[in-house]
Order: sequence, then structure tokens, then C-alpha cells
Amino acid sequence: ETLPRDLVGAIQNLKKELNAVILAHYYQEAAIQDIADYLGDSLGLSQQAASTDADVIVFAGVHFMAETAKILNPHKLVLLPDLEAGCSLADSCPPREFTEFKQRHPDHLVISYINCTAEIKALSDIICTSSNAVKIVQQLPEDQKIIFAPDRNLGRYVMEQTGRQMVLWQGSCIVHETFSERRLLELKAKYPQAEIIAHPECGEAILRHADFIGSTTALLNYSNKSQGKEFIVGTEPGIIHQMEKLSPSKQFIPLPNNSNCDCNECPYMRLNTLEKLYWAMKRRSPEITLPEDTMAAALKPIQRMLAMS
Ligand code: CIZ
Ligand code: SF4
Repeated sequence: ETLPRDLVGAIQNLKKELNAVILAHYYQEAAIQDIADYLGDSLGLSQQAASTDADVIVFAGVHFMAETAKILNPHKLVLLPDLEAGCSLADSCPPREFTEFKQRHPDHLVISYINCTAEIKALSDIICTSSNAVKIVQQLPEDQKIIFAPDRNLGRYVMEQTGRQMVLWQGSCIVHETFSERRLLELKAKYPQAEIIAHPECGEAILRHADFIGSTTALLNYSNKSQGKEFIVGTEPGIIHQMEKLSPSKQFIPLPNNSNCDCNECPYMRLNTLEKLYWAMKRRSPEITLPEDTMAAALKPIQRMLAMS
């Protein structure tokens, strides 16, 4: 089979044919963002997934996000353009080790960042995202013992913001944890007026320099409202497409990682392409499937999050 000449038009037609909705994360390439019905961060996309009346959800994001959509819609077809689109942070928390970790910390409530597998969600009490993590922890009783998984950087940030102690699982994201402080200082010298905005998945060395810290949606809104003209962006640079759309006169400078290239894209997010998205809709595959019991167990902590945020 050959690719249609008008790929975007063909995707629009398939969308009607399948009664499908296309959900895309901010870290997707610009062409995918531009054809999406809804664009957002993990919280926004899971809220969209929870409320959609489409028959098919095409998820342009990574595997754990598509799993969340499936858990919220067990009877719908959820397509992911490339099943290999995983996540280093989700991979850093294997269920067997996490079960043992939980056993070593009895009486602890388990709060897991949504960037984890369905199995880890099933082992958790409440799910959170970077948009609502602080708010959720603040709603818990002062003496509540808490395990926070899997991101140690977001966990440390939430501890600082809430003044609460939590036991942290030591996971991290290869994109956010490898931003270079040295390159950041160089950029700061080159653009002295620039505001530094960063995601809480970044390491402490980066967050120390940040003028504003927030979820992807919060960073986007901040860059739009701020009087600043230049921004050094400490998160996956896919988001810059929306920042530029909202604020065409401002300059957005991506923060490089600590390799010798000017790179920092999420290798998993970028596995999805417009071509793969088209084939997934055309073939109704690859689809996300999960065991019934895992879905049922993972749904409860997600519903708790949606109720608390
Ligand atoms: O690093 C990610 O995958 C993030 C920040 C996702 C999200 O939308 O919160
Ligand atoms: Fe996972 Fe990091 Fe990629 Fe987000 S940016 S999907 S946390 S590897």
C-alpha cells in the first residue's frame, strides 16, 4: 500500500469514517499537533479521554498515556501509532521491585505520577500529574505517610512546595534529567533578559536557576502572559510550537542536554510520525490492550486524581 498524496486530508477522512478523536501531547512533532482534535499535557489529555464520545481514540503520545486512555475507556479502540513509544521514567519503575519497595514501607499511601505503567498505577492509591501533584499532597492529612513514585525530581519539588516528607522512588526522565547546567549558564550570559522556565522533572541544578517552574500547560500559559520577550525553555522542545503560536513576537530558546549536540527531544515521543498515525488509523492497529484486572485496579487511583484536581 502506498501513502496517499494528501496525508492530512486522508487522516481527516479516516477520522470521520472511524468516528475517531485524535489526542496529541505537546511533545509531538508540529505536524501532529496541527491535526489533533485536542492537544494537552497528561492531565488535560486524560480528562479529554475520560469525556470523549468518539468510538476510537488515536493517541499521539507515549505508551503510558495511551494506557491511561484505555483504562478510562476499556471498551473503546485506543490506537498508538508506534507501540515502541515508551518512556524512560515509566521504565525506571518495574512492578516487582516496586511491590518490594511498598512492602518495606508499610502504612504508606502510594502517590504515583501519571508517567508510569498501568501495573504501577494498579499498585497505587492516587495518581497525580505535574499540574496537580502539590494540590493533591496538600489535601492529605499532615501525619499521612507517603510514597511518591516514580520521578525523584518531581517528588523532591513537591516536598519543597508542601513542606512534607515523602519516601521517593528513585526514577527519572532521560530528557529532563540530562539538561545541562553549563549550557544553561552560557545561554543566560548570551540572553541576559531571558526568563528561564522549567518543568519539575528537571534536576535540582536546573530548577535552582528557574524563574518559573510548572507543568507543560503552566509553562505555556506563563510564556503567553509574561511581559518577557525571551524564554529559555527547560522541557521537551515540542512545546515551543504552541508557545510560538500563542506568542509570535517572543523568542523561545530550547535548553540543550549535556551531550555535544544541541539536542533534547524525547526519543520515545518522536517515534510517532504523521505516516505512522495514518497507518494506525487505516489498519486500526497497533492498539492498546490490557488485562481486565489491571485496568480495574488502575482505574481507581486515576478516578481519585480526577476527583481531587
Ligand atoms: O515529561 C513528560 O512526559 C511530561 C511532562 C508529560 C506531561 O504532560 O506532564
Ligand atoms: Fe518519558 Fe521523559 Fe519522554 Fe516524558 S519526556 S515521555 S517522561 S522519557
